[in-house]
Amino acid sequence: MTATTDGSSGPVRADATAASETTESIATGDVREAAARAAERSVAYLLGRQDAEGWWKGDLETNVTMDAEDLLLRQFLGIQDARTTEAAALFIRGEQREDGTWATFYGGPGELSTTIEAYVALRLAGDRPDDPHMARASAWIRQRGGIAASRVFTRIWLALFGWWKWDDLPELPPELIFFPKWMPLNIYDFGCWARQTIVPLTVVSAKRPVRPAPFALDELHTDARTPNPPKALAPAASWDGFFQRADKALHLYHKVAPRRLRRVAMNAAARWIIERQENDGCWGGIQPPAVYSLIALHLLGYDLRHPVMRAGLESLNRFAVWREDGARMIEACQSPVWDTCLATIALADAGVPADHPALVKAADWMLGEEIVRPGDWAVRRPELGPGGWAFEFHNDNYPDIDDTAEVILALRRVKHPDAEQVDAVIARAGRWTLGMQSKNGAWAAFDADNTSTFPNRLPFCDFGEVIDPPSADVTAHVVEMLAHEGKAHHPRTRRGIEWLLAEQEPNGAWFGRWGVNYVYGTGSVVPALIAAGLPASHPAVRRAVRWLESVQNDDGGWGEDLRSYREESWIGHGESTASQTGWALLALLSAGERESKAAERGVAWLAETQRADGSWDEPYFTGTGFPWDFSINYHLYRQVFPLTALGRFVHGEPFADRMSGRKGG
Ligand code: R19
Repeated sequence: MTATTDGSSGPVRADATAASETTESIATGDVREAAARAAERSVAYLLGRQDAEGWWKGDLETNVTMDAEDLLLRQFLGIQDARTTEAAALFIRGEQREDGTWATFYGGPGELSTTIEAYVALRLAGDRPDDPHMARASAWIRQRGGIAASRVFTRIWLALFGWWKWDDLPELPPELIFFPKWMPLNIYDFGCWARQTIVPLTVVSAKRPVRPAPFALDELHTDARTPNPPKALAPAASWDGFFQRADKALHLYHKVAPRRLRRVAMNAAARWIIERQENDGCWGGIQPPAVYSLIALHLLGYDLRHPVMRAGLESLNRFAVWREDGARMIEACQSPVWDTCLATIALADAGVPADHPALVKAADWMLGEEIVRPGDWAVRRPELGPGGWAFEFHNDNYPDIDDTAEVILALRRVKHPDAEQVDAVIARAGRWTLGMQSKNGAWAAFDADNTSTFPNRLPFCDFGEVIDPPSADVTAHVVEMLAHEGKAHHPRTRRGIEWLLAEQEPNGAWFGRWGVNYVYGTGSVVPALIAAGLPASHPAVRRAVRWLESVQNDDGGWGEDLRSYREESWIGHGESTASQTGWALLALLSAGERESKAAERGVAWLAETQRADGSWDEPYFTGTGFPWDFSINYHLYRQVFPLTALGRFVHGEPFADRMSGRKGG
């Protein structure tokens, strides 16, 4: 077991080749029995991994920019220590591929910014430019355009050490914090993760700090004599051209900005940041805002021994997973609430009794995580009462709609001794969720009506998503929850259903915003539509079933490569994975396809690829942070989704009794 810093145990890293110790292959007819056995083994595995407090948490694996930026922060603040540096370097080196690059997901192509950050981190750890693995990396970087071609975040990190010029970065004026909430580009027009990142970065970009670099980085420029080549401007009449010129104007403003106004703005930013520090010292439960908040506060004079800084720095250590081999991996964030509700649902589907101590304990823990105070979401919904859950241990300011819907579904699967408390908590959370519906009738992850496209236009925003518009996967989870809460006919639910039906792609699938990709979207939407009373014979459901059958792999499983976010030919296609096979099966089973060949072959694939200990391997990343730009391997996905699917295959659909009689709606 890999010990993590918070004392929990993380999964031992999956090894793609270890599937050899799988169970017997399955003859037709034995599928049901094989499924029951596989589910039983999987239940035992999952029960064995519950924390004593009642939660589950799998490692949240992303990419080495997390580790590199952690080292760069330590260097910037002057708090490096040899053991941490060496363990991080060990991890980063282990992730490098033959061609010298680093990718953002397993099997993915080399990515320039990631490779630059990893390279710089290894140089901080003492690796030399002419070491073969370093030379391979720097040659590849130069060939791809060098530092000048990397994303804004990467160049900000380099500017902190004078490896890039602040003047050659987009401006991000701290006066932004004064924009009222009706004005375009005010901070509440940004998705919460971008908002929490941008506010501290306004301070950093106004201060333009440069710490002495411990070495030069000439080898990462295509031409070391002109490291910052001028960029061509887009036509003045285009949005890009407009924002590029506005950025030039802001560069001039940077030189003449009234000192007092700047100071007041930066102090307002500091207050905004400190008000949002969580009890555990972190910001938003995610690593990037925490890192930039610490830098900003430090630049504003907060000493490293200040309680705010001390708690913040300590919270960073909790993102570290120390592996058996001595390597230290940084998680972008932690997923205990998400993992716990999904595990609870999986176990219940597999037939674990509703009053089983493990489920009661999980429910108790989830009840204790209810968020009872308003957060940033209240800016757009000031009249709405609080209630709901965040994804992480500590993130009270940013509960999300996805977690809230799934936790409600999970709590309903448990027979908790205090039924009254459960009902009251669910009532609050249900009201909050209904109230967070966006104007278009659908639901987003963290905010309502976070749909202005202006933030996307900023030259600063060249990475990931910066707004949080509604998505089919979150909307489906909400609709499923509302249906099970007896609100299938509520006008808001009906609007959600209409929105989902209109979002279906011509091929019959739905886009997956927070999971890869159309298999996730479709696996989320079909069970929701059925729960809401659409008959399995509904044309939208039939089209979805036909699409899933058309992309099933020859081995019986389903897989969809991350490249599907970029290349049409990958849509629905990729190596079979346990989680994606689980998602496809959830759709098929809810659509009444339990007896179908497709479902049986999918279930057989799950049973055949299960390891002897009841777990599955899954080197492929099937979670989405930002389509294409940021991908996640949730280490528990490979356990919970197959188990839910196997359980429903063996025992039937959850709430089937309540759903009967509502058909045809
Ligand atoms: C469903 C539940 N979800 C709705 C929650 C999923 C949480 C995913 C983990 C988020 O971790 C992050 C978040 C943001 C960043 C960034 C970042 C990118 C652009 C800007 Br502007 C600011 C920050 C980088 O890494 C991240 C990781 C599954």
